[in-house]
Amino acid sequence: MVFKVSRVETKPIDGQKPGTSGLRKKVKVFIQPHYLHNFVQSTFNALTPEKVRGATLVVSGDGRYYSKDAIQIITKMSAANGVRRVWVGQNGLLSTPAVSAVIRERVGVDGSRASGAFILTASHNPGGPNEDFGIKYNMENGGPAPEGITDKIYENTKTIKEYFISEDLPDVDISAVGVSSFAGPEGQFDVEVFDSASDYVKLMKSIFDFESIRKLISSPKFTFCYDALHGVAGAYAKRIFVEELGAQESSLLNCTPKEDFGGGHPDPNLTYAKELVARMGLGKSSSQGEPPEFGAAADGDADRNMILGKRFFVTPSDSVAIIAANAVESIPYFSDGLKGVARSMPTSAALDVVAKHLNLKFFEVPTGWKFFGNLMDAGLCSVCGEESFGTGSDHIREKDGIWAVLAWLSILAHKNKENLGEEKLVSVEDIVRQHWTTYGRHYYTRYDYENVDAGAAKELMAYLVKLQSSLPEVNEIVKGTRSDVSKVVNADEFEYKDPVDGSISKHQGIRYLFEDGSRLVFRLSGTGSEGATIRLYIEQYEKDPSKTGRDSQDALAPLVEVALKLSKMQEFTGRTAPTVIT
Ligand code: VG1
Ligand code: CO
Repeated sequence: MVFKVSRVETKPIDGQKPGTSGLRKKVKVFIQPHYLHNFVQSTFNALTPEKVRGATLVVSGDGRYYSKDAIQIITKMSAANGVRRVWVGQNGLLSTPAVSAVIRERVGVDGSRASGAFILTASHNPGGPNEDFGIKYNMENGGPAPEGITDKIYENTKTIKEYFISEDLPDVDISAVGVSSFAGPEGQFDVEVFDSASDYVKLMKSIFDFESIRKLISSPKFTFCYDALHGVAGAYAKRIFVEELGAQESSLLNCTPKEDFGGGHPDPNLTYAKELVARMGLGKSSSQGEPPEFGAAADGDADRNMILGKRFFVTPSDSVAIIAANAVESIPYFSDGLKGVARSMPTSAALDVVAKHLNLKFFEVPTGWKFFGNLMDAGLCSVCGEESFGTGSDHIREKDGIWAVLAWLSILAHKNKENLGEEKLVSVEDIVRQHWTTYGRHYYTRYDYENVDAGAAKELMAYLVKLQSSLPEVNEIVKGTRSDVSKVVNADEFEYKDPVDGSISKHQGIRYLFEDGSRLVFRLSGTGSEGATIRLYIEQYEKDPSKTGRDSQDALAPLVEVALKLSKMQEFTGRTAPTVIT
């Protein structure tokens, strides 16, 4: 039987503008008639019919609620739009970094290669019938669609009149590996279901020295704990940490992917990764017994990571700097040297100092991984990171949570190479403190004000931009608040010109730069699904090695006071405290 293609009439639906990383909305919004369909057809139209016809596309995600339905819908729309093959990870599961790896590396059973992917995730946002769903499109290089494409998709959603779907194509069983073939009006259409982890595991083995990590993990003095927060990382953690590297099964927490992430918030930070934080001896409710030497967590789609030592938190901004500083000697993939390094604007300048020391090319880009891709494609950048628990390299075009953990395990393995028989291992904390002694320390914190009234958030941002026109006025407020804070020497809205394609991105965050290198950054989140989230990033550089050991919140208290006064935070938002502090 040949499946049919139906043309369905539709109307534009408001609010389908992709944010920092795709379109994220409540499930209730996504399941409305035509909602997902409109967005998918708008994406096909933006890619152009010529590119879609005959293509091989990956469709999978972090397994959150509604993914399974969405996969069947997108498969039927792909068939109707002339796509030749759809590739689906078993049970619809593929982490965001694994999707990137699959686009770049995987060869299908018939020798085909994929040219793009729909990734079904709202990342660190909660899942379930009352929570969030999300979708984004990744391109042929394995990276998120650039703004040129996402803008086109959005324009298309505002004018869409019709979409195409093959309703009579049967649902495909995505629980079993194998190929299903169907006859369509324009020829054959295949759905290939494949193992979610093998391609990714193979890639990791080509980057890291698994043997040396295995030795570290088997040392009786090394203890380890990994928390997938019920996200898709669990599917990879078992294969890599337990099967390949010999960790105990009991080192894994929450490693069975769940549609609702066990009712939790799959965001790997000190607030939401409660169980891990307690196990590592941090936070108020520390569990009994000696904490493990090393702990890590991932977000829902496994592109984020949090790195912890025993009773010790590594800030993501420090983490990328430390990985860059140690990459060449610890990770075989980088043994010929780094091409360059990059960070997002609000990320601390710890990486800048390493780049300067090692004489590496350095780039500062707007928030969101899509900006790193061009640099990597042009061979300008090897390692990059964001303050929001994102770290990665040019092995793929997404940030990579498990890669970051393997990078840290490689550094630990290298530092302890001669040491595994000794009384005490070089710890995560030792490595970080040593780094601060060499490079200085960037005290850093981020305050998030979640679900603030959108109008109030806009007014606050507009006020801060206006204030920037008069530095004397700014400094009057600064001095009037804290006499021990240095003066603001520059204030602007961050604007980025891509050095590769020349494209310009404006309004990427408001910066106040101080004479001593301190910074205050304000921006609005682009990943929320309702209201607005204001992010305030606070940073202060301390070069004197005798002063790098202070408590971070204490060291930053004066700057925090200045930031709240300067922005009139309470006046605009009514909030006396942030929702999350990292
Ligand atoms: C946040 C982070 C940003 C990250 C983005 C996507 O964006 O700040 O650094 O790239 O999430 O990460 P925003 O616009 O809310 O600040 V993920 O793991 O949610 O795909
Ligand atoms: Co994520």
